[in-house]
Amino acid sequence: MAPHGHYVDGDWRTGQGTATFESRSPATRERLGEFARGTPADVEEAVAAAEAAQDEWRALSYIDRAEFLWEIYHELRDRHDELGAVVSRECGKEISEGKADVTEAWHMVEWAAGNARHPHGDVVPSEIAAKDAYMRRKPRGVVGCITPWNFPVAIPFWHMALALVEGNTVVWKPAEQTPYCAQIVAEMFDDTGIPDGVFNMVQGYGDAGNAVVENDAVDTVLFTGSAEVGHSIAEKLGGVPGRDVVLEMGGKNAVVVTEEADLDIAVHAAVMSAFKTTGQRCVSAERLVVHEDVYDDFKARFVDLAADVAVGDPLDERTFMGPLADADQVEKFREYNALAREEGVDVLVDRAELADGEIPDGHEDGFWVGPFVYETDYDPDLRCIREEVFGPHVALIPYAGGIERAVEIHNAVDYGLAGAVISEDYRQLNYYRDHAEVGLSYGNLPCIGAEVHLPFGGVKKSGHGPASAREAIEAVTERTAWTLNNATEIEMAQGLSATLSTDDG
Ligand code: UN1
Repeated sequence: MAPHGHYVDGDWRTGQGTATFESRSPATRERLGEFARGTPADVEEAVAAAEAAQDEWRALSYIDRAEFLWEIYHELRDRHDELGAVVSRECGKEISEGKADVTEAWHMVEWAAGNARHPHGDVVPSEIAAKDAYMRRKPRGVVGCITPWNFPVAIPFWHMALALVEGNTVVWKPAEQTPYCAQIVAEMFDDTGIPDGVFNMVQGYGDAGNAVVENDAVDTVLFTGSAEVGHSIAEKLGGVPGRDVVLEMGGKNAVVVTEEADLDIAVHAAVMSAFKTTGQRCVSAERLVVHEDVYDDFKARFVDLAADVAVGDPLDERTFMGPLADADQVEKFREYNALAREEGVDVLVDRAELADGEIPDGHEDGFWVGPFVYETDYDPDLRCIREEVFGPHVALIPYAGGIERAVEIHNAVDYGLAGAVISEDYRQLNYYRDHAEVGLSYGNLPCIGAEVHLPFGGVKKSGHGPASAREAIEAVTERTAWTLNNATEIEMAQGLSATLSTDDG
């Protein structure tokens, strides 16, 4: 079978390059498909198509543009089970997560397409009674979307649904680990009959992503992925006139458990935060900062669960953790586990190499790992508690003193994406809410699982600009001011004289 191609200007194309790449399930290494590997020249064609389609697309009403997205909304819902399984097979998340990814995608489409019927500006008072002033929004133009593998359907729609409804055209470079999901999303766009060039997708690796970033005709780049790539994009585009960028990157997120915590909630929230998606959410927690009074109890219960948590076939509903996404993730996870040992931590659970009996039959070639849990006294110099691993690698860190001390430890990392506090004391909750340096904070909940209509994004090294929902409108539109004079004479604001005086009076 010929490899799947790119979707450019309303056509499926194999592109200018000859190289192809494969998608293989991280659980079985079964081959899911073969894909053309996009080149910078393919990206250039896609950007040219997106530019050419701009005038026609922006001339449509918001509501007409949203109609194309509503078709996708229905298709995502109708194919929920099927697509959820595709997500699970391709990126290895267990099936409830695969399905939640698809649900999150249609929620984002619903939000963006529904928003087409909501007001898009403000009427602003003027100093001059006869003037009408409006704040309006215009599309930025071409939006480049670079998306990760861990939410292969949801995050593309975080970026693209809003960008399109707001009147931009799109060039999308999906993650190289999940091209099969991208192919299906592109087929959905094709089926809607969206005008040629409005939506374009080029499969491939970092060189293709980089071509999106470096193309001056791309007005906004929306990127979700690693901090390393995100910061290199920021370096290239920071301060370049006319080019905007939103970066949503990783974290070294923490759950704080105070001496006032309900330990049932604390343990439950910690396990979810650390091990859902096998620790591969940008919001996953790799640090548990626990008050000394409840530490021993918490530790015993958390360790018991970490030792037993069900690792297995992502398509089996009893599975809690699927495999890691690829060989690089496994290597990074193992390297950080070794680093933690070198840094002198006490290892409490080490399931990094699963026993043969723990790996389901027929899955021997998958990227299997289990939880790696350790404890350490707090030391700000330890790299293992500061650097993001993106796997089920988690530190238990006891603290003494008040919530202020817990939050100080919580904040002592370069990142600031998500975090949680577990406490029955409202003063402690409020202190955490007000002082935690994160974009998303939770009380008595895991630090994962944000809903799409909330702002999503981090502070410090975790992010730049608003990645989702209402706030992301800022990144894909220009706010403009329009002022109309209704009088027959010109009168200026600020008391500025409008009198035209001439030398002869
Ligand atoms: C990510 O971790 O990369 O809040 C995104 C959540 C999801 C999105 C996570 N809604 O866990």
